[in-house]
Amino acid sequence: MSLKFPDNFVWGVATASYQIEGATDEDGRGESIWDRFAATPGKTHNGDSGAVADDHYHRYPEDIALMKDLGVKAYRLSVAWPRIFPEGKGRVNELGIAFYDRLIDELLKNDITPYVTLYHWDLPQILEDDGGWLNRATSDYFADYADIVSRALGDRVKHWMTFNEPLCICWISYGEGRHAPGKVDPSFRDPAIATHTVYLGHGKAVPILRANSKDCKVGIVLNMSHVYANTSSDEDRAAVLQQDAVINRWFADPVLKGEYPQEVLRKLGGVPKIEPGDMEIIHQPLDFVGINNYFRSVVQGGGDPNSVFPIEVRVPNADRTEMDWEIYPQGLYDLLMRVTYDYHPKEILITENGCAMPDQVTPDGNVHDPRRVKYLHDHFEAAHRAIMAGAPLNGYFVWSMMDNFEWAYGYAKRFGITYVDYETQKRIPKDSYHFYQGVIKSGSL
Ligand code: IFM
Repeated sequence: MSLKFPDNFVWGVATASYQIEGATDEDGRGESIWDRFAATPGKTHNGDSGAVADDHYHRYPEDIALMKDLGVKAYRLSVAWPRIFPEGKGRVNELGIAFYDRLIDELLKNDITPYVTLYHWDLPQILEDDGGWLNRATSDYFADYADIVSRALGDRVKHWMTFNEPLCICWISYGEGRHAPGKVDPSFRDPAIATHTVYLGHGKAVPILRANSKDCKVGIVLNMSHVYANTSSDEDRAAVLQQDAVINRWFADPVLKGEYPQEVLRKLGGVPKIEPGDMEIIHQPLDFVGINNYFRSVVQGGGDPNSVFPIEVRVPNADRTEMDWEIYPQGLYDLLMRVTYDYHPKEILITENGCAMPDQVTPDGNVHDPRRVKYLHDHFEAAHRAIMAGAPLNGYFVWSMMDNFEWAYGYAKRFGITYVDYETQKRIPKDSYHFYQGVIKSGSL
């Protein structure tokens, strides 16, 4: 039996500025933390950087033509802050704005609705030199940036997301150090401070976006993973709650409930510094919550009692992607239901889901990626079950429209439904692209 999705379901694809645009030195763009990080020996695979990436800055008409052929109704993109404010704040670079003007116009010309993320990790380096997300003032600079971008594009862009994946911005970048700016603090204290700045920025930006972009919808994008116990022992089940508090609730509760989880705050002892009125600023009404989901989390007890994190378990014999992420579609269903019941969002969008696979061009000139087709099929099926169980899920953006710069992994991991030959910049739609095209066309699985 075929599974029918709601008639107005928003099928889309997603990308992000630094991962596809290239042209990092063009038209007055300033340096971002990812330019600096990638130029630091040992930080990215092969020393790869986003300097050229998919050259989308110049090839966007071709890429949008491919989206049109795919049949997507929506495209989730991000704006590069250093293109708009090369010095992070103050002077606006009109050439940077002009690029996004052209991009948005081209999308609309092709009947594709733009969903715009303001921050997908490319902070101007000059702001990082001043403390980055550890500096409370960065929240004001973010609000100014949101103001300029939404004044320029808000007549045509009606779907805004403030931040992509605060967990990565705060924990992976200021805790684990695997992402720019590469700061390390396993205690979670600096990541917690960064969270508070990011969320103040979010809270200050939301009313600005609404004022500058009449009748727009505003949300935030959280990467969440449903958490499971390794065994039924009391210790492992307690570890589930501990892990959920730090990877999910720490990031979802402030923006959706107006509070940080007390058990995490207690362990952090005094950080972040929450000033009177901060939680009211942070807790803005949102039109939707964007969920990025790639894997589940499995944990066990017996970890360091001083750590905010329990012990993660690598499930043996599991099916895995090239990122070594376990494939577990049921985790998406469980997560969507949990978000529905715990947070009652008006609307949920899956703003990213997809997988890296070892894709190759075969002698027939095509890219056959049956494992990605199955991955997408099984995750669409899980999403459909959640819809039928009452989740207010209204859209699905596949990550990614095309292969791109996968951060510290450089170009070694391919997430696209379109293959990119980085030597020639030729695009080749993969089998998964054609599979997705069929799903969109029929509106069913
Ligand atoms: O490529 C990233 C994206 O930038 C953010 N979400 C996860 C993707 C895959 O790792």
